[in-house]
Amino acid sequence: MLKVYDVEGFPNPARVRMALAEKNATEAVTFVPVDVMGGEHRGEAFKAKNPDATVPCMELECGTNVSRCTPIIEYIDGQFEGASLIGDTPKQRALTQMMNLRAEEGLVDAVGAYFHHATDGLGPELETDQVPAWGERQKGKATATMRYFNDVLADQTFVAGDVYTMADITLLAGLGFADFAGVSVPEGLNNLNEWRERVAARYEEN
Ligand SMILES: N[C@@H](CCC(=O)N[C@@H](CS)C(=O)NCC(=O)O)C(=O)O
Repeated sequence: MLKVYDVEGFPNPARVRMALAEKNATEAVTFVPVDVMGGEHRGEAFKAKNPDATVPCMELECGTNVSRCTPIIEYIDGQFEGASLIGDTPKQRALTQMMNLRAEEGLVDAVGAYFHHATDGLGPELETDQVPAWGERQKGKATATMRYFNDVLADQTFVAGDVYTMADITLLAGLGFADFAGVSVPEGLNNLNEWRERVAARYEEN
């Protein structure tokens, strides 16, 4: 069985969990909890699977490990039935990758940098190399990214066009991370807020 090493509720693991939910494949995976707060991900046993020392990490049935959300979601997309999360045509794939990168770098990673560098982050045991000014700068990048996607969503239903893709998943996870880290959505971003309410409903329990 496929394994996903992660922490439930953390923002990057949430991206993979949403992709699995889209493909009705959550039951096809065993989730293996990693004690990130205790530093397990930085130990040699975990780094042998994922030298990035991050979650999520997916272990395939053959024992190969895949880390980073985008390649993991690419794998999920190809492995399971259901509407594509990465695009069916070259144009859709290119736009999905482009928007996914904008959401990842501009929001998930920027909020992460703010969280890890300009707040207590994961606590003093783990946050041993903070550069607070850089973290603050990244908060501004996150806010600018929210404004950018608000403009994008004025003209289209989803982040990469008229179908739901992994770029929507990345943006949704990034907004969740922003809430957690205390990076507010600026007033008046109605397109972004309306989109968020609409896509978040896909993951609400009935
Ligand atoms: N870009 C990576 C980001 C992974 C990441 O940063 N995960 C966080 C949890 S949301 C983590 O493992 N943090 C551990 C740490 O900061 O030490 C991906 O796509 O998987």
